[in-house]
Amino acid sequence: MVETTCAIIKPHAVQEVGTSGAIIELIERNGFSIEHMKKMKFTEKDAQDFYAIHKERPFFGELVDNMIAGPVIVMALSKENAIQEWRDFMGATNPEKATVGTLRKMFGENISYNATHGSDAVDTARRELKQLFNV
Ligand code: 3AN
Repeated sequence: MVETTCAIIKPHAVQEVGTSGAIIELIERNGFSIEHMKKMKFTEKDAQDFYAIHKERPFFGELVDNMIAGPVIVMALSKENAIQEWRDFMGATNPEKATVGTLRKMFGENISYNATHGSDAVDTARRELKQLFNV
């Protein structure tokens, strides 16, 4: 089934010259269709809402701080099984454990600066895309 997932290039990756361009090229080469894309900056409140599911986690404050440190590039990506396909392409949350060829292996620095975000389920994708694109 063709799905749409929410992908984000995180601030530390956006600020590195050439990284977002490289990621976007790989997105296209791997068969994802970019339905929507914009560069924006999260407010603290919007980042807290976006990651609300993690609010009890010890890393929540750090996660929100990292996501508001600079602009992000947010995308709606469509493909057959896009949600799982994008998560597979991103690789493991911790770049040190990510497989060679995955985005987090290529562009992530550590678990806090892991380059990209991807929705983890259909309902999450729907909520995230609604928040970011109102679609
Ligand atoms: P994923 O993004 O791979 O679905 P989640 O949903 O468990 O991973 O975590 C959301 C984000 O929170 C991660 N992308 C990462 O930036 C951050 N994160 C997860 N675990 C940790 C951790 N142990 N320490 C610091 N940051 C973390």
